Amino acid sequence: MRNNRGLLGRRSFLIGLGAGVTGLAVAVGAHQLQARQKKATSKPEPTDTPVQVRDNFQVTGDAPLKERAAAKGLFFGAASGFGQLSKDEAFATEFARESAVLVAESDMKWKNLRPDPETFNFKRLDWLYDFTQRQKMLFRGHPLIWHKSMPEWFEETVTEKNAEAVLTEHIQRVAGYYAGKVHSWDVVNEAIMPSQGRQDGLRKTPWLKFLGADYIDLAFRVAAETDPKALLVYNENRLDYDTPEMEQRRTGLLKLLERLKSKGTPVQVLGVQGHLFPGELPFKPEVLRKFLAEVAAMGLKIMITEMDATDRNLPGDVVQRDNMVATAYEDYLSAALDEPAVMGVMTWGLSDRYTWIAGFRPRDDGEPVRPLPLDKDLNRKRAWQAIARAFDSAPSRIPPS
Ligand code: 9MR
Repeated sequence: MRNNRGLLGRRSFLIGLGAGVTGLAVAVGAHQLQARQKKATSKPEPTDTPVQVRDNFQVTGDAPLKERAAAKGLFFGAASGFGQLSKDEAFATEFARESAVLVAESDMKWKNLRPDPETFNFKRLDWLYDFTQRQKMLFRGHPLIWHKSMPEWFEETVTEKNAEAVLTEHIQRVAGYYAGKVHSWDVVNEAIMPSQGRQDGLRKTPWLKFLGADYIDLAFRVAAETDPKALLVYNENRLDYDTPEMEQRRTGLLKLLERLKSKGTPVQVLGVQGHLFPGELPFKPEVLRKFLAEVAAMGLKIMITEMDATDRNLPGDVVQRDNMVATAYEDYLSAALDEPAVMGVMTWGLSDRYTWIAGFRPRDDGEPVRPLPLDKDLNRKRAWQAIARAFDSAPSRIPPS
């Protein structure tokens, strides 16, 4: 543990329920927290790991996240979309101030891009791409092949007979349209689901049904031929915590990556989504470190692609909640950025003003969710400070000159 990141120099405390003040030490396991809050709708796995929640996330200076990351040879970026950036100038300004990379959160999904089998509607994406050029940012494509956000016509028209042609055409049209202009593509997204019981751990999707396990190889090969300049990413979720389910997912994913590498499939990067669940799931830095090291040992680079922190099981008190969210960000990134193969970090949204969590994982008490680095008024939160501190104390990737 590096000294400047150790617990000694900070005030730290265990989760203090009902305490609006800092510095109060009350040991509460995450499961007790859940029990007290009686979350009937969500069923988090219980954990006895006490969480060391910190209340001091002091940072030096006010440089934006992208500069702090760049100072270490890393990058910081975030996901957003046409609807947000084109209509909300204040948000767009903050977005460009903090982020060096823009990921299309939804506009590149089949459902939004392809209203019918013949039409590719690049208008919104073109706007986003132009935004990145005006703001001197990088543009990142997400996702080429996924089982979700598919248009209705897909089910009606795609069959075993034409699936290969449809997959190939999609990648050629989309990656071809932006070839040479994109930092990286999420070529295949969320293709594993070992709990479904297949030997190879793959998720049962139409692509798998029609094309077999090799649909993943095919997608990467077509992407590599179509846009040889971009980094090709396999992006996956639920890899982060010390639970049996996630251990099974990490094992399944390593198996898949080994298979892809052994066949010469041109996958270059693993995207670890990093959706965090403070107060719900047990985080063990050594588990994440070991997993990332195993991925790196295969010769793959790593990006943290979709960070945010679900706060549905955290106290209503905003200071306590923000401390817990910030602690989760810093604990996670401190471990992840120690792995030299990690190239950069992206959050899934930048401000609590726009976050999928508000719709998908709302709080039972109806309070607005606070999962991201900026609050809904675009002010920097403790989560922002946590990310800033993680970059500031990350080992540099810049070779000494
Ligand atoms: O944040 C995205 C939300 O706006 C979309 O409606 C949803 C369905 O397409 O997808 C969300 O983003 C997901 C991402 O594409 C893949 N990993 C999980 C993300 C959160 O669900």
